[in-house]
Amino acid sequence: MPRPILYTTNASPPCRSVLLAAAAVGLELDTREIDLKAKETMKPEFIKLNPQHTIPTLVDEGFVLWDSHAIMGYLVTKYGKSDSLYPKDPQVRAKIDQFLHFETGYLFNTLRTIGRPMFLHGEANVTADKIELLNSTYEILENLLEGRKWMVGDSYTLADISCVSTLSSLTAFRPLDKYPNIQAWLKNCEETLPNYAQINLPGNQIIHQIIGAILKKPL
Ligand SMILES: N[C@@H](CCC(=O)N[C@@H](CS)C(=O)NCC(=O)O)C(=O)O
Repeated sequence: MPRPILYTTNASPPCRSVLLAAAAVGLELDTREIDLKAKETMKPEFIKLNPQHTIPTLVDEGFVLWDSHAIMGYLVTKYGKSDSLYPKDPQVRAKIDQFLHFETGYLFNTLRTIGRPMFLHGEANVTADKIELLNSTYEILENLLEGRKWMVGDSYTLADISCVSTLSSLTAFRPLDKYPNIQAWLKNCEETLPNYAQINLPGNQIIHQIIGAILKKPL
């Protein structure tokens, strides 16, 4: 059976999450590098594949799927030897879904809102409302992780895998000194998720270098 194709690039947190999920499932993907600077997602052939023009985008024997959260759930359901990353129990799965939506609505939204003007235009000025967004994202996550080793249940799931890549990039704006719960959870992820260093660190370093070169001091 041919390996599923993943259109991806290292610097993209949702792409890194899908690669972490594939590693946890023990699945090899056929990765195809996308150059975001060259606007390759805007090329007609890519838009034909994914009109939302985002990566990660998966093609599995002609079945096309985008959005990291949808892709990760699909990979676990189709290729997972167990459902431990995304259990079928309705309440456990619902809590994981809650965190997947938190990733979209808070973590990625915050990274995109503050980071986009930096990546596109080297914009160093961050307005008060954006600082407020960062404050509330960090505060909510700190509270969500109170007394918890993992986001849902007693072992890592897609919730942790989805949130860790974006959170580890958000720390380019502000380190975690004042957030002990997030700090401890990130350390657990670094130490436990299969192939974490190999998959998450190189792309994350690119994000940290770009943001670090623009910001004079942490937000
Ligand atoms: N919520 C989406 C976010 C995907 C996304 O916005 N990806 C960015 C890269 S990090 C992208 O493809 N940007 C190019 C574009 O929008 O044209 C997911 O989890 O997959």
